[in-house]
Amino acid sequence: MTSSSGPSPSQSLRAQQHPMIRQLADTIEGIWQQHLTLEPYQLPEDLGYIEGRLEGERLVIENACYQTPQFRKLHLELARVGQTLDILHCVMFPRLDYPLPMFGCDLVGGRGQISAAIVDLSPTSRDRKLSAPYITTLGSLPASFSQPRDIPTWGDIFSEICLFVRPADGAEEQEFVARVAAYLTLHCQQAVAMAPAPDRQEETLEGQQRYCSQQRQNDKTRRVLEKAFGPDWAERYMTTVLFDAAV
Ligand code: 18B
Repeated sequence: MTSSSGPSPSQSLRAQQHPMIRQLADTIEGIWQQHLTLEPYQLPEDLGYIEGRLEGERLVIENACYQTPQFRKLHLELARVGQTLDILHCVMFPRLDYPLPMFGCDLVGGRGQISAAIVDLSPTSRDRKLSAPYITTLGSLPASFSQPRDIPTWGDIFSEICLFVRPADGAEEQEFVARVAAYLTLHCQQAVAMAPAPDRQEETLEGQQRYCSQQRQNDKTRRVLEKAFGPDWAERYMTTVLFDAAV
C-alpha cells in the first residue's frame, strides 16, 4: 500500500474515469466553490492518495476534502478498481450547530455503464423529516428514470426525495447530474442562510451517528475495500474517512 499527498493526483484519475463520474465530480466542486468558503481539511495520516492490492485487483483512491463555516467536512472521493470499476463517493458533514440534512451521493459503474446512481439529503433531526424548503423545492421534480433501484434495508436513513437509479442512457445520466446539481445548490443556499443552533447539537450528533452507522453496513462498499486492503484497514477507513460520526 502506498499513501501520499503528492501534487494534485486527482486530475489524473479523474481524466481516466467514466465521463459521467468526471462530469459529476466537476459539477460538485464547481457548486461548492460558487456557494461556500472552502478551507482545506486534513485527512488522517495522509489518506489523500492511496493504492492497494491484495487479491489481485488494484484499488486507487483519490480524496479531496474541505471544510467551511457550516460544514466540518466536505468529502469527494474518486476510486478505481482494476481497469473496470469506477466510483464517485461524496458526503457533506454539517457542523453540529448546523442542523442540516446530510448530502450524500454515490456513483458506481464500469465498462461504459453506471449501475448505481444515488443521491439524497438525509435528515438528522429527531423527527426524521426534511424541512419544508427541501420538500417543496425538490420533492416535485419530474421523475422519468426508467430503471429505479430498490433501497437496501440499512437505507432507512434516506429521505422521501432519495433518488436511486440505474441510468439507462446518456439522457438519463444527464438528468441525474442535473438532479444532483439541484439538490446540492439548494443545500448550499440553505446552509449559508442558516443561523447556528447550538441548542440542537446533541440531536444533530445523534442523527449523524445514526447516518454513519447505517452507511457502514453497506457490505458492497466494505467488500471492495477489504479485497484491496484487508478487513482491519477497511473498518478503519469506513469509520474515520467515509463515515466518521465522532466529531
Ligand atoms: N457501492 N462505494 O462510496 N454509498 O458511499 N451505494 C455500491 O450496482 C463503493 C455511499 C449506496 O444495493 C456498490 O449494486 C466504494 C453513499 C447504495 O445493496 C459498490 C466506495 C451512499 C448502494 C459500492 C463507495 C451510498 C451502493 C454496488 C468508497 C448514499 C446499493 C454497485 C469509495 C448516499 C447497495 C451496484 C445495495 C452500492 C462501492 C449508497 C461496489 C468502494 C454516500 C444504496
